[in-house]
Amino acid sequence: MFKHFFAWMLASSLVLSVHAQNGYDLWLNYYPVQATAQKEYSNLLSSIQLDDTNPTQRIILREFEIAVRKMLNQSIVQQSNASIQLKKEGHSSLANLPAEGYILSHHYHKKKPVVTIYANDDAGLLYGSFRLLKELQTGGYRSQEKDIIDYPSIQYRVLNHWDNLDRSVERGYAGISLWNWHTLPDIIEPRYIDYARANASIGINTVALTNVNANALVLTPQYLEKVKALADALRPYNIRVVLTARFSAPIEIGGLKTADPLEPAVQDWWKKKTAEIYEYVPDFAGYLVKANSEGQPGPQDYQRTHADGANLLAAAVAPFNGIVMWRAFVYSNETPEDRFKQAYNEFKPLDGSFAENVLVQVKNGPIDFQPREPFHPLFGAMPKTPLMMEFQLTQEYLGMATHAAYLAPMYKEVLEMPTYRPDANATVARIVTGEQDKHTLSAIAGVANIGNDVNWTGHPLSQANWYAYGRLAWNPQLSSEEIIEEWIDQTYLLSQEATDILAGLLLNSREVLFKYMTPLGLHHIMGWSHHFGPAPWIDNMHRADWTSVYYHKADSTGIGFDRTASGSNALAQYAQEIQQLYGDKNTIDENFLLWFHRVNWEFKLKNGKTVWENLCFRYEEGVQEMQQLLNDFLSIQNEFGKEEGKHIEQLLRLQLKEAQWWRDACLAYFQSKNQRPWPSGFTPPPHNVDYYKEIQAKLKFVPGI
Ligand code: GCW
Repeated sequence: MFKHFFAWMLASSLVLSVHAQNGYDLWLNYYPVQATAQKEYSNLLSSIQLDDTNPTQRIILREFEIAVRKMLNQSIVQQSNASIQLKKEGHSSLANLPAEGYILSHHYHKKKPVVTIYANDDAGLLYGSFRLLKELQTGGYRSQEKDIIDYPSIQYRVLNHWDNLDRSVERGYAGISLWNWHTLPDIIEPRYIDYARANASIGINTVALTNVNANALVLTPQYLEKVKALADALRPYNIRVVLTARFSAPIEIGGLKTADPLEPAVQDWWKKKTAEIYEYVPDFAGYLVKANSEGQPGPQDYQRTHADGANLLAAAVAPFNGIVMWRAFVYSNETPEDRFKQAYNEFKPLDGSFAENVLVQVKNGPIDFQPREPFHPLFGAMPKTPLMMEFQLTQEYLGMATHAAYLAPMYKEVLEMPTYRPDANATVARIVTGEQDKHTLSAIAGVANIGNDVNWTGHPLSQANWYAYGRLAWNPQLSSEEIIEEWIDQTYLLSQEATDILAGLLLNSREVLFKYMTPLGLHHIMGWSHHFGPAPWIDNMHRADWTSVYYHKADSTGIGFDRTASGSNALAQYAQEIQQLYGDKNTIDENFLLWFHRVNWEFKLKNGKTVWENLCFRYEEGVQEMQQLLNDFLSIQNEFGKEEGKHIEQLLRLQLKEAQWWRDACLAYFQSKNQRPWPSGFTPPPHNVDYYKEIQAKLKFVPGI
């Protein structure tokens, strides 16, 4: 980007010594402006005109104050005819501007720059303000002749916190929960506010506070008071709160004998409970529900359908314009069917039977947040139901918080896929935005990677995933490249060269991880239950669908899950075009090979080498490329603060070590199955498979369970 706006050379010695970077400020660092831009910025940011009786506009004022102090070491005053103006009228495009959208209009008044931020609502003013501050920080600001007009493509842009009331975080690797339930409602920690600022700056407007593996207690008055305190703190940042509803709550906290959704007493209970919640939180967004999955209660406990369950809650929130986000992540070990197919089988027949304020929340892929999954076949298959996307930011299956993996390319890979239902235009993104099937309700969720670690995400580079998720939720068309540049520009003070190197490193990182963990489309071969580290040998757990062998099926003859017509035929859940794309083992994108095909070890891939040779060399490549990512970082490390640079270096070294572990353990295991010679020129793992099994067996106390 336009690095010349920053005094990076000057400031890297000056600022960083004062400003020891610990990552807490995320992408809201507001680094000092370079001397050449100082005058223009100084004029522009000298005064602001807004309505400070309005809570959101007060927040905007505060944000400008912080930014101006940090960027220019000056203050911004409130006055009329100011250089920054916030307005809800006076621009011809306002009439057609969607909710939360904004217009930035630049002009000169008496030779001084003026920017007017127009919007129809306070949310738009808030987002427009953050946009202007971003443009200023990243050097994108010009006294533009053309207005910038922007608005979100998706209505509910949600973070799902899998946070428990005891502050543990399921699949959380960045400390304990942000929410200090013990001291709420009395103490509003500054963190809550900084969290809200960060979300507002990227357009996240909805937060599910609690784990989908829900605890009914959060619906009791004692906790609702706490929820109210959080909702009140988040509201001015245009953030609404969602609670996870435990389906059996009427029994657990309501004293009823049943939670049957068709039982009038149950319906009545939810109506009253919901009305009570709205007394505490008048803009409560609604419920998020995981039902009849992994041991959670649900409507099927009463031989009712998911639609019956969702509609029960939908009726309760409808009078308040609330919504229900009902998850499609369902599968059962008792069902004698490929896990891949189960959610589709369950939900597709229900298309058209959900109430109009229900969204079905579908994970990006059919199994569970693997390093690479084909898109979920439900996308495109339920045109009468608004489907929302669920991505996972926290890296449950991607090395947790010790592996750098920039996930925008993974999100984009899925969003850009055409479902061919009915045609190539019908991408997953267009289904999620509602454009494809003309739904007015649209939503997207990201399972948060945030905890109370000082840098929020454990791995400093994982902040980029929070950032990227928010940006893509706002506009799925943005590219991974532009997002990472924006993020780097606001997060670090680097030269253009170092920015490019860091961007390149991050843009490659997920592909590298895929190679050293699950090349050729292997999946779900991580450690038992905690999902840390390699464990392709898991074969004896009480649920077949939680073992690794279920997914890779390696034996002496071959490897892979046949999901074509000769196997489980999961492929049939997709449109013809996708069936063709993935259906032929000779033409399939090899990154998906073992997702859909069982091949014998001698099967030749496009490079003329066997699948066994390819497996070996791809694992090896993953390690080599990881080494390269580390080297890239080492070449720019001196541009980071000392401690932060060291921290990232150590993490990348650890990642390299674990990449090697993945390579060696997986290949030792697969070789023990196929007994093939190691390809020539390949360095075999130093130990046999038992050694690696032993490492896994001794792993205790892995975080995030
Ligand atoms: O991947 C699995 C996780 C569970 C999680 C579940 C889900 C919250 O291992 O920890 O439960 O997905 O998405 O419901």
